[in-house]
Amino acid sequence: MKFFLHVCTVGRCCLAIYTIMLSSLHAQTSRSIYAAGVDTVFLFKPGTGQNLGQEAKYFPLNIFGLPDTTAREDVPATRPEQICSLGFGGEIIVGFKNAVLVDRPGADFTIFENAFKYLGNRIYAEPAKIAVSRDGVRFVEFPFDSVTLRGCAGKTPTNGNQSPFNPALSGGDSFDLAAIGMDSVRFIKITDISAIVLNNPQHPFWDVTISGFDLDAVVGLNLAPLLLSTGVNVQNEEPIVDIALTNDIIAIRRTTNNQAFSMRCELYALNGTLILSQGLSSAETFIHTSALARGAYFCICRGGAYVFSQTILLW
Ligand SMILES: [Ca+2]
Ligand SMILES: [Ca+2]
Repeated sequence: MKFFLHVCTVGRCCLAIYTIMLSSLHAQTSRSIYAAGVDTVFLFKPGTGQNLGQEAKYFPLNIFGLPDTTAREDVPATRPEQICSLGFGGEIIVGFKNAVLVDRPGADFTIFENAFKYLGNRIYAEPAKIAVSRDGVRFVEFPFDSVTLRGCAGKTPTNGNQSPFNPALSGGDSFDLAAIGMDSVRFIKITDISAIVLNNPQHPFWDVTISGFDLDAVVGLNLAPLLLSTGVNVQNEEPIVDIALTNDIIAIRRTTNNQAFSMRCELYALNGTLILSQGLSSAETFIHTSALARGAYFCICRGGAYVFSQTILLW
């Protein structure tokens, strides 16, 4: 079910707004902000100890999409189909294939672990520190308090029967980009720090069984799509290419097996200037965009009688 939700969310970006009129692209350069769980793992460095849910048959689907709907304040998610343990000192960098997380009033993303209440009002917490980045290289960390765990993820239980898009009800730990002066990011880094608690029996959250942060889900509350619109013009009802944006690379995959015609990709600035033209000789072609100015571009792929266009936002 989680996978289904994930696919639908991504599909909405890519598939929802086909048009046969290339001239209509200009009218479609803005789309509304939406919310979704992460769909991409950029890096995973497991820590030591607990490794639940790290196997390929569970990971990374177990951290994509939305949090475990069976989780409650006093009932943690524990199944490997739903969570991945980072281990002591483990680190993971996640994000969104075709979207950028932007700052809007209030919380911008929520991280769901499997913290839970026990022994009355005590919280079983296995905290992580959180950092974010625009480029995947320079990260800005959210400040946190190692005693109260304020500013950490992994300290607030999940209310799986509430909307994960409403941080006032969902539980989990929410983060506001404005708190660290960021207007947009593409990378969220989660680093286990639960040894801080385990190694100090005087710590208010100390428990001898603490074994590291268990990631359930990361939900972006304010996502701006990077693929703004598509156009397809043809005698062919299927799109002839599939375009994805990841970390300054445009990946263009030919979706047809018909190799009878050659294809080219052209990238245009909004004023119509041709920025680059590249053959699509192989099944998948990568165009590096780090040297290009940030902004919107038209990516047009032509082959035979087919034309496929996509507006792309380089952030
Ligand atoms: Ca946990
Ligand atoms: Ca915000």
